[in-house]
Amino acid sequence: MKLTSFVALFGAALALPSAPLSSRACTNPTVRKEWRNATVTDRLAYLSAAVCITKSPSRLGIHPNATLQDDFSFVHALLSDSLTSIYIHTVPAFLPWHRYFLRVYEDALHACGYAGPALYWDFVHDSPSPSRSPVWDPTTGFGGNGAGTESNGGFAPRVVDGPFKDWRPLYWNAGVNPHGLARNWIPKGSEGEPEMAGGKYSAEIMRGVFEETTYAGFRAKLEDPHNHVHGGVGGGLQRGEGGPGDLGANTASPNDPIFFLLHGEVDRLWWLWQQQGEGRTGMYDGVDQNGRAVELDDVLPMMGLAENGVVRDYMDVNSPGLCYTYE
Ligand SMILES: [Cu+2]
Repeated sequence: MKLTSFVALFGAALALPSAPLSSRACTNPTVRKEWRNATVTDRLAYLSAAVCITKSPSRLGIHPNATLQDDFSFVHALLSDSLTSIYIHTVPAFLPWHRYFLRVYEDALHACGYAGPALYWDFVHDSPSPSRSPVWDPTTGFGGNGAGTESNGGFAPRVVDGPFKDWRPLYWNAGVNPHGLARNWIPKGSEGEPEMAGGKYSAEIMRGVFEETTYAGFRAKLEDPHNHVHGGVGGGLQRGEGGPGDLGANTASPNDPIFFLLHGEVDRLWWLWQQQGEGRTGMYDGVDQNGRAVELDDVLPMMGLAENGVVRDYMDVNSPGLCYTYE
């Protein structure tokens, strides 16, 4: 890992002919850290900025009660509900779109006073026992499983501890449906799994994902374990008792701020894969939902949350607009 990081950093620095020789070159990348490797001070500052986003004014101005956090959910839902004919899942754009989305969220964290790097949750590491992950800590994490006893609008029980216990997301999918932040961890033994479907995103599963040598193959295989983290934490529609939680069968899944740590890990896995073969940083192939071959010039729509992006600007974490690496 150390060696590949070294190669990634210096390999990119040497690839000057394809990089603009501008003063904006990425010379001092931010190092993104795993949640438990960040200092407690950074974790607490991250959480208070994440709470601040749930209280910040909406940029979209679509609903009078919406906050900036609701905007993130609404944009994600719009691009997931066939409402726009634009897709960000099950297609090649999955990885660059979410990479850009994470950057927009990171900027919002900084605007809310957080000075540290974006953080991620190594759910592969925690897959044998996900409920014991420090990300659920009520003080230095995102709080635990839903445990509210009152009805929560037909959704899973409300989260009752941690910094988001009073957070009430506005949207469910792209519709207005206010509720308490809901989680419904898949229990141990269900579907023959460890808890939270951990067996579906284990190190062994991930080895299979990394055997893929084409972008299209890697993206397609990586999306499945990612889906199981969503479902494992949020609970699926069919998971019975208590109904679904925000991170599960809900296209407004950014309602649960852990979304951004989950996708930090997805982004890190893509970054790792990109370093494991020649030319992979520029590798972008496959077809979109209409069967059209994708291109690096394809647009990444942000629907007013931020400017639209272009795929080629989000391929390489060393590009000037991104300029980060992972520890
Ligand atoms: Cu998504």
